[in-house]
Amino acid sequence: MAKKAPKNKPANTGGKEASYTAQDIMVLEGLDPVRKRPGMYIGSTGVDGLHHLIWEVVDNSIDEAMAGHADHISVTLLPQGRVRVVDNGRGIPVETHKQTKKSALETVMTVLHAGGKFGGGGYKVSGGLHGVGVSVVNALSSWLRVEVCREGEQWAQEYQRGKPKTKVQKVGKCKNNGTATTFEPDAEIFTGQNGKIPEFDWKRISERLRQQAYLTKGIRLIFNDEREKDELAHRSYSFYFEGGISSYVRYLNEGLEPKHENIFYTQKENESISVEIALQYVDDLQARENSFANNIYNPGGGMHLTGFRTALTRSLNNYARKNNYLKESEENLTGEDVREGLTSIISVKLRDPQFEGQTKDKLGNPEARTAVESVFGSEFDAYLEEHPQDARNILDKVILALKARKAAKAAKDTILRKGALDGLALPGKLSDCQSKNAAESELYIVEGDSAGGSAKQARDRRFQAILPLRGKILNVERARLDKLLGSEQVKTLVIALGAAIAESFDISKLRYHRIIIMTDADVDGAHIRTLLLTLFYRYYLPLVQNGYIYIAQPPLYRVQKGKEIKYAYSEEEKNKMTKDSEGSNVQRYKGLGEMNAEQLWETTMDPARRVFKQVTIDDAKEADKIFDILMGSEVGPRKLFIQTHAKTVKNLDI
Ligand code: 0RA
Repeated sequence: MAKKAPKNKPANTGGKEASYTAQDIMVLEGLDPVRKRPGMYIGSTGVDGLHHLIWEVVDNSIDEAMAGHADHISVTLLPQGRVRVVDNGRGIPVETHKQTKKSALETVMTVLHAGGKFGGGGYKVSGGLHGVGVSVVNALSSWLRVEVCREGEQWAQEYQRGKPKTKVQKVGKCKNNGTATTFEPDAEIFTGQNGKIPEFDWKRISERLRQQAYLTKGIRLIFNDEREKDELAHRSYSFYFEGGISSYVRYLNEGLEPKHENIFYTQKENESISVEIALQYVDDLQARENSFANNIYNPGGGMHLTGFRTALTRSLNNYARKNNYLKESEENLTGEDVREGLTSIISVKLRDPQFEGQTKDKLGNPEARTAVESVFGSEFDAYLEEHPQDARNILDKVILALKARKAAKAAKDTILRKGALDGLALPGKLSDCQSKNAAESELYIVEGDSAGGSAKQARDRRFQAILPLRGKILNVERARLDKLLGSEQVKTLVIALGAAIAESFDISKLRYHRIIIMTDADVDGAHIRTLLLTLFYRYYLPLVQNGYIYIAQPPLYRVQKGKEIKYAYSEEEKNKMTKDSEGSNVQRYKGLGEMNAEQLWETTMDPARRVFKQVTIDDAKEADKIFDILMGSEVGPRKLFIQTHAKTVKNLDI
């Protein structure tokens, strides 16, 4: 995804809030390049790029809120694919701009990078990744209207593909200041899979707005989905979190058992970098670390995360030594020990964020590391001193992690003793393929012995191998690696894959480059699939990253009309097939076992006809999350999840 330099470099105002005039806006170039190479500005012209348009407009309003001038932002999806974003900020200036002799508003909307100097003092935050400027949104919209309220007057201008259609004109009076932008993404630019413009995903938008609301304490973000004519189908969300990122931690820990009562929280400035951190340990093995720079999520972490990790390990070791949790002879807690079960949000705001790494998702500023290390180090030390009960619970947790790590290592050393897995014969359960060329070989992991039997008959044995699994394989969540390998089912799978596991994992030894999960379209099937995806996500991430994991899509119905047989993969498809042919015979497949070998081959295994879903990192991550709910120690949320999803779970979208 293309990322641009931050748009909002603050003007040098000697630390004072600047007063804005239209002249402050730096003028660069027109919008032609944006329509020529949209990907350069918004990453893609697919569904991701489409959503980028919203982020861009919203980010500008969030900047206004962060500068202390707005506290209310709403996003509304309208019919015709339109989006409306409204804030109660100062309103974009409308005065005439010296250089362009045009209204500042028009300049902002029609000139690339004209947003440049907006904001003045403060961090001008969102910037960075999405800060390509609202003119980019204008360029990529078939229609856009901006309305500004300033000093009692309402102004408006409309554009088509970035070109003004009207002057900036007074259109009425208003009480409060603010900016409203309504736009319609250009169908000439955005192409979905079927050549049609992709649709906005309300879930994605509401999750993003929720996240932004956590990161900007005290602002209210409202999301309305009003695309349908039918008002009953409208959705409306309002996000406001007084606790900011502490509320975020609480949200992420929903359904998990906290190890201590008080969520740690701090917000402090250091060398004009704002450092905000919240954390809480839960009874779990996973670390959940989310770092942000200027409200932009950094999946690759970076300097702020490094500073946090260093200070965390140091503080806990110091405290452990001082209070005799660790004896002199014992070794230190490692970073891994102190992060086990830790949910943390690290959010920094700084003037000139530099993003690095192949995907530009990593914060590179070294001063962010020092600032976080210093602020978090002293604040966390103080927290431990002031909350002895929380400190005790945390120390018990991390010391247990240390002990478990040492025990697991001892156990693993025995199991993974050089070549221990290589030496094992291929499991008897595996019906291997003839090919020894991994690039063309496929492994079908099939639920149940009977479906395994059909698959074995159906397959093309030259390149398709079958591994039947029985029932639930194992609770991966609560099991450490040694236990995991102790499970017969997992061991069988690990040996069949041929590439060992965890640190010994060697992808060059992998025996199949297509690993296909084939389970029934019911609750148990979804459960096993979630389990396998979680296993792959946690222990075989490179397989997911390389796109080696697939989910088979067996049909739900067989529809026969006379001699013609068709298969339907969804309820909708079946209804279509049977609509105008009254005399058809419909068979519902309750499980793979109900298909004979020929049917299984035709529908699900024949490379020429089958449909696979390739598992993405996001799919696997989502499975991992669902997994926590399904397997977590808390009964409440699990029950709720199963009740809420009991009807839909067969279509569980993972
Ligand atoms: C710079 C100066 C002023 C307003 C804004 C930026 C502004 C930009 C956006 C973008 C979306 N919503 C916005 N709200 C405000 C006005 C400065 C002044 O009135 O002195």
